[in-house]
Amino acid sequence: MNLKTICLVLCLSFGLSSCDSPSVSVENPEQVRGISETGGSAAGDLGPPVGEPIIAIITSAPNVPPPIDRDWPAKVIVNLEMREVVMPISEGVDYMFWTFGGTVPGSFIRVRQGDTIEFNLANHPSSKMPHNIDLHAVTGPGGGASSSFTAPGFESQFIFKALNQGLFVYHCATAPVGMHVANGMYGLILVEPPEGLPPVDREYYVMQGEFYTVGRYREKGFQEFDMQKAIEENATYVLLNGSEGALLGDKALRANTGETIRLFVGNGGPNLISSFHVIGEIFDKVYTEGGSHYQENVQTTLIPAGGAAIVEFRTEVPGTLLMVDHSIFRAFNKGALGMIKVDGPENLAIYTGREVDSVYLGDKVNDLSIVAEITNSLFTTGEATIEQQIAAGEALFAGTCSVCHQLDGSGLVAVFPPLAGSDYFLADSTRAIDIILNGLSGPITVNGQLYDSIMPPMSQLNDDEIANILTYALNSWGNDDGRVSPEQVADVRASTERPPGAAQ
Ligand code: HEC
Ligand SMILES: [Cu+2]
Repeated sequence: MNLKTICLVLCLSFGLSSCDSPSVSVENPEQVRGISETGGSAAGDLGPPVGEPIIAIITSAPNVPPPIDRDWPAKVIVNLEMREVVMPISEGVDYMFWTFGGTVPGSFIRVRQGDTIEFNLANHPSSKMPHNIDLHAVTGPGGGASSSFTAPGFESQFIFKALNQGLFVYHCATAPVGMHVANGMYGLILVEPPEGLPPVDREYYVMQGEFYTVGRYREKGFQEFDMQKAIEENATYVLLNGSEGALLGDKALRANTGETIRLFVGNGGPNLISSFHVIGEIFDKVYTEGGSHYQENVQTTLIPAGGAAIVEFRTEVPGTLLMVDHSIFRAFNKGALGMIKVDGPENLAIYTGREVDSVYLGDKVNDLSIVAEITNSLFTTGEATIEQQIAAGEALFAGTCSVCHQLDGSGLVAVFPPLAGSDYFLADSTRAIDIILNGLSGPITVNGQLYDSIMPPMSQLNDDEIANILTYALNSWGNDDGRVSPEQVADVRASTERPPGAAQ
C-alpha cells in the first residue's frame, strides 16, 4: 500500500475533505503538470483501485446508469453478453441484429476516470459468429479487441484503466469489421471526470447507426444484410436506437418544462456521420466529440462515425421535440427520427405556436401502433382486413397527401383537386395508383373544374402504403366504395416506367 492509498483509505473512513480533490501522486511532478496544463491520460491515473470491487450497473437505451457518487478510483466489473437476435427494424420488418447486451445500441457503461475496469465479455452459445470489443476508452493496442476475441459459448476477460474522461464509443472489431458494426455491434461508455458531471434533471442515451438491407426501406418480412449496399454506403435505414419507432409515440423520451436534459449521443456508423439536431430546441451546451470542453448555443452538432457528443438543453415550453439527423432525407425517408415529449404549462411569452403537426410528423404521429397492427396481422393471416388498411392509410394520407389535398380531401379550388367526391378519382382507381407512382401534370377536369398543375411522383411509398392510402381515400369523406391491394400496386409499378428522377 503506498502513501496515497493509505491517505485515501483514511479519508474514506473519516470523511476528510482533502479527498475531494483528485488524488495525484505528489512525488510525480509530470503528473501534476499533466493535470494543470492539459489533463489527458497522464492525469487520469489516480492510483490503484480502492475498496471492494463494484459491479457496474449497465442499461439499455434510452436509459442511462445513475451518476457515479464516489470520489475514489475503484475496481469496476463489467459483465456484458453478446447475442445475435432477430428484432423489428421497422413495422413488420425483421432483421438479425448482432448485439452487446441484447439491444441496439449496446448497454450503456458508466465508470469514473481512474477506475480499473475488469471486462468480462461473454458470447451466447446460440451465436453463429465470434465477436470481440474495441472500446475507444481504452489506452492500449486494439482497445481491447485483441484480448477479447470470443467464440460462441465462450467468455473472455481483460482489464484496463480508464485514463481519459469523456464519452466513448465501443464496437465489435471482428472481421469483417464493417459487417459486425453494420449489424448493430456498438454502444457507449462514459468515463466521468473525477468530480462528476454537473447535475441535470434527466439523462438519456441515443445512438445513431445505419442499416443495409436487401429489400427496400419498409419492405415487409425478414430482411438480410446487403454487403454491396454497405460498401457503397447506400443505407436503407438510418436509425436512432436501432429501430424505426424506438423513440416515437409511446416510446418517446419524456420531460417536463423547466428541466435540464442531457443526451449522450453516439454514432455507431458504420459509414455515415450524423448532423444531430433537435427540432424545437437549441443546445445550451455541446461537449463536442464527447470531450471535456463544451461549446454553447449550438443548433446542430456533427457526430462522426465512431464518435459521440454530450448535448444539454433546458425545456421551456410544452410540446413534442424531434431528434433528427439533419441530413434530412435520412430523417423522413430512412427513419432517423425520435421524439421528446415535454409536458407542462404554456409559456406564451416564449412561444405561441401550435403543436408540431403533420408537416413534420407525417405518418409517425401516434399511429405507429396502427401500422404495426396491420403488418402483424399480415404476418399471421397473410392479408390485412379492409378496416386495417383504412386505419393505416389514414395515418399515411395525413403525412403524405394532406398538405395538398387537405385532411378532409376537399383540396383547394383551382389549385389542388379534391379527392372527396372527385369524379376523376372515383372513375378509375388503377389510374390513381399510376398517379401516385408516376405523378400527374397538365390539364385535367375534376367535378367540372379545370386543374392544370403538377403532382410529383411518390414512388418512394411502397406497395402496401399506396394500397392503404387509396383504400382509405376510397372509403372516406363521403366516398364509400373500393379497395386497392398491394398486388395491384405492384402490377402498375412493374408495368409503367418511372419518370426521370422518381424513386424506383
Ligand atoms: C404537392 C401537392 C400534392 C401532393 C402531396 C399530392 N398531390 Fe395529388 N394532386 C396534386 C395536384 C396539383 C393534382 C392535379 C395535377 C394536374 O393538374 O395535372 C393532383 C391530382 C391527384 C389525383 C387526380 C385528381 C383527383 O383529384 O381526382 C389523385 C387521385 C391524387 N392527386 C391523389 C393523391 C394522393 C393519394 C396523394 C398522396 C399519396 C397525393 N395526391 C399527394 C397535388 C398533390
Ligand atoms: Cu461482432
